Amino acid sequence: MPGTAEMNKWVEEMAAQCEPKNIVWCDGSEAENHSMIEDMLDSRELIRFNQKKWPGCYLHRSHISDVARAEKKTFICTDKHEDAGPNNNWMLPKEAMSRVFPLFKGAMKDRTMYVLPYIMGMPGSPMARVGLELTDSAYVAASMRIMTRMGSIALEQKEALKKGFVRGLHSKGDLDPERRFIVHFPKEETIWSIGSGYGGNALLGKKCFALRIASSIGKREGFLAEHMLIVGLQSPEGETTYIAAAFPSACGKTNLAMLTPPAHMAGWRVFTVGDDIAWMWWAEDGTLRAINPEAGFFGVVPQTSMKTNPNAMETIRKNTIFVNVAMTQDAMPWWEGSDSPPPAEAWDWRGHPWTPTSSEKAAQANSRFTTPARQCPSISPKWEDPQGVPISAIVFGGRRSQLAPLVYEAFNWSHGVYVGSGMATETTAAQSDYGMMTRRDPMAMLPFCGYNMADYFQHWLDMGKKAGAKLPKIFNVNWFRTGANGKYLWPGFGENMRVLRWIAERAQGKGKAVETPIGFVPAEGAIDTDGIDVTKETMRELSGVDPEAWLAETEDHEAFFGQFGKRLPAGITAEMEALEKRLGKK
Ligand code: OXD
Ligand code: MN
Repeated sequence: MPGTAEMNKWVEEMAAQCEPKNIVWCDGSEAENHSMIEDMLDSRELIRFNQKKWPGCYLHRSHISDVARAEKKTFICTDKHEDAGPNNNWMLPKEAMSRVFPLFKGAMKDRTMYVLPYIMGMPGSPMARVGLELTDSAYVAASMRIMTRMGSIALEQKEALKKGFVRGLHSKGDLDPERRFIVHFPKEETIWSIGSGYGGNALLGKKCFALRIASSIGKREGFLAEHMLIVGLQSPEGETTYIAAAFPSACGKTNLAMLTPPAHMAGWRVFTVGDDIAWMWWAEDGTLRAINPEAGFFGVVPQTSMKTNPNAMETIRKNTIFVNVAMTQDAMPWWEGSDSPPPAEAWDWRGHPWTPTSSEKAAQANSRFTTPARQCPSISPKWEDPQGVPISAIVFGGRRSQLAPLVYEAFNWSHGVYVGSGMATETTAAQSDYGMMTRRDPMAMLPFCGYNMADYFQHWLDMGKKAGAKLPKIFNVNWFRTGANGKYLWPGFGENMRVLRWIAERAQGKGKAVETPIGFVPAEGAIDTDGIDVTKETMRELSGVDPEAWLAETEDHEAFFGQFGKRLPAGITAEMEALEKRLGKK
């Protein structure tokens, strides 16, 4: 076997449990990928799209009960419940051993076990870490090859391998949701996933490793593993400011990561470094550096179009695996919100005949593209820099129809940590069984923090105390505030660049602002509104801070933080009390 002795031993042990018919170590080569794709076309695990129009693009259909991350079946396994925290489902490691591990017994009979060595991060980066995923899904193997640097290259990372490797065991099992488990062992840096073939549950480098396991390693080792996009904003003078931004799902993260500046801002450019995950650490020179540990984008397809995200559209034109989109009769992908009108006849995501009069959607609401980041026209020339990019601003955001201004800047790092910890977003009826509700999602990490979130807040506060650190400024944005008529006050999309520009200016000590109890909002005229239909009054409304409503918000914070009991850092309580005082609480 080509791996390290420790890898080979683990593969043997897992093979003894899973009993695969054969074991294939993947080298990541073009030839290997080609033959795997041919096999999947034969078995209908993949369907070929029109190769003239969509070269290298394929359709994969998942089981209809397996279309999203299974949060209820996702567990953190620690000896003590409080180490997983109230934010996670928890299981004792020995319970996982008796309840989950047996599900792998013989699970790969008649199947191939693919052994995938991969790197999260890029070769030669001080942050790079190696993972080894064992899977019985060829679709997972082909997707991991897009999403990570996969194959022999991972085995050549001598420095990274000194830190060991993250073990990931994946089997589709029988796809029964009752026997679906995604369990994480942060101490052992191990993941077991069974019963799902969906990306977020099965591509173990992504949410499981790069967020849940890495966040817990980050706590031990002093770095941050965050659910953040990274962009570089280049001014007409050629100066680039890097921003990392956390948003819960359905807030347009991929669109923001690939934003096209409006015509009005000629000379400005946005460079994409990452769209989902950032690992950040203090460099010797005191800057906060960030890498995107992934090599691809696993993005939501519906509503992606030349209007909402032309860079994504360009990116997914080739070498892309689509999951659960519709297929037209001439073998083209189609989805709701695409640039082409609905086809007269198509196959929907389940493979059933579909017409525009069908009551069901043609593409599944969470249908996805898996596409190489290097194909993105806006990809940053620095996206593979092993030393990452220097972050000048951290942005938090959510979907709030009321309350939160378009943008505000925290007073300092610890206030910014409080702002992030109080993040919330309104779900839409499409996302939640309960209809509209405000979901607290600190730093957009609620489903991804691999340990007690109270300790995570403390880790953030501690990161800000590093001697010599050049602390980035922290901001909060809200593109979704509505006026009395229920309509959005801000045009959004490319126009968000105007707000990013103010953020970049503030990060450089420029840009005019006014102090309010919640932080600094843009001074009148500080955000350029030339050429858009946003009046001075609207800008005032967008920057409005209602003390009563904010005091009600802090009560909500208090209720949410209450679940962490004594473990909640004093630094968070102090920030909340200071805010209440500024708001005039008696
Ligand atoms: C998510 C994703 O669920 O990126 O956040 O897929
Ligand atoms: Mn995500």
